[in-house]
Amino acid sequence: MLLKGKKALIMGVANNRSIAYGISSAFTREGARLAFSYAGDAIKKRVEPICEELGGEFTFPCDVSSDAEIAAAAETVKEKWGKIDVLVHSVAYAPKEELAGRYLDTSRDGFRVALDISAYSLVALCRAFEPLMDEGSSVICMTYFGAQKLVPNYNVMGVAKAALEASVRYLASDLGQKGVRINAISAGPIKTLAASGISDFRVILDHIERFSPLRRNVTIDQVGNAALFLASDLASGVTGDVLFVDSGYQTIGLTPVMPEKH
Ligand code: NAD
Ligand code: 0WE
Repeated sequence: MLLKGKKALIMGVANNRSIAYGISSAFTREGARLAFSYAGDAIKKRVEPICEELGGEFTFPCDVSSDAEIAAAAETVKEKWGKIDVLVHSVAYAPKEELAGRYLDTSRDGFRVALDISAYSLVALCRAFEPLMDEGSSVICMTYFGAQKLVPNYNVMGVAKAALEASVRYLASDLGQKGVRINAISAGPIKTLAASGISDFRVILDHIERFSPLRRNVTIDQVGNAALFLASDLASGVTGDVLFVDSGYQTIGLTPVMPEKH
C-alpha cells in the first residue's frame, strides 16, 4: 500500500472518465483517504456519488477562479483533516471558441480566462494549502504536449500549459524549502468530457495509435498509476518535473516509414 492513510485532495473530477477519476482509483487502491472538490452545483451532483463509490470522506466547493472559494476550501479541509499529503490539480478551461481557428485571433478575455483557470489556479492553490502540507507532501497537476510543441487548435491552452509547466519549476523551488514536491504529468489525448467538444479529436486519437512508439492511446488508469508514483515516497527525489504518460509520442521526430501495428 503505497499511500496507506495518506490524505489526498482531488480537484477536477467531473465523471468516471475524468483523468482525476483514474488518479483517485489508483490512490484509493493503495490505501489513500480521499476528498473531492467541485466547481458549481451541476458538478456537485456528479462528484458526490463518485466520492461515495471510491470511499471518499467529503466533498467541498472550489471554483478555482475565485480567491474566496479557494480560501474557504483551505479552511474546510483544515477543519476536517488538519493536514494533507497530496494535492491533485486536474483542472483546465478555455472558452470554446479559442480552441479552434488561428491562435493569432485569441481574444484578451479568452487568454485571461484560460491562463487564470488553467495556470494561475495552481499558484493560488499551492499558496492556500501550503500551511496544510509538511515535508513529504506532493502536488500533482496535469499538462499536455501542446505546451511544448505546436498542436493545431490547442491554441491558448498550449500557452496556458506552458505557463503551468514553468510554474511547476518555480513552485518546486519555493515548496522544496519545506520538503514539499510538485510535478506535472503530461498525458496523451484521452476522450474525457474536456475533450468531447473538440472537433477532430478522433483524428488525434487515431494519429497516436498509428505513430506513437507503443501504437496505442493511454488510459486514465495508466495516468493514475503514474500519479500514484509521484504522490508516493518512491518519487522522493523527483520535483519540478514533467512526466510524460503518452505512449512515447513526445520522443518522436520523424516516423520511420509506415510503422507496423503489433
Ligand atoms: P474533465 O472534463 O473530466 O476534467 C476537467 C475538470 O476541470 C472538470 O472536473 C471541471 O469541473 C474542472 N474545472 C473547469 N473549470 C473549473 C473551475 N473554474 N474551477 C474548478 N474546476 C474547474 O477532463 P480531463 O481531460 O480529465 O481534464 C483534466 C486535466 O487533464 C486538465 O488539466 C486537462 O488539461 C488535462 N489533460 C487532459 C488531456 C485529455 O486529452 N483529456 C490530456 C492531457 C492533459
Ligand atoms: O487540455 C485539454 C482540454 C482542455 C479544455 C477543453 C475544453 C473543451 C470545452 C479546456 N477548455 C475547454 N473548453 C470548453 O468549452 N486537452 C489536453 C484535451 C485536448 O483539447 C484539445 C486537444 C486536446 C488533446 C483541443 C484542440 C486540439 C487538441
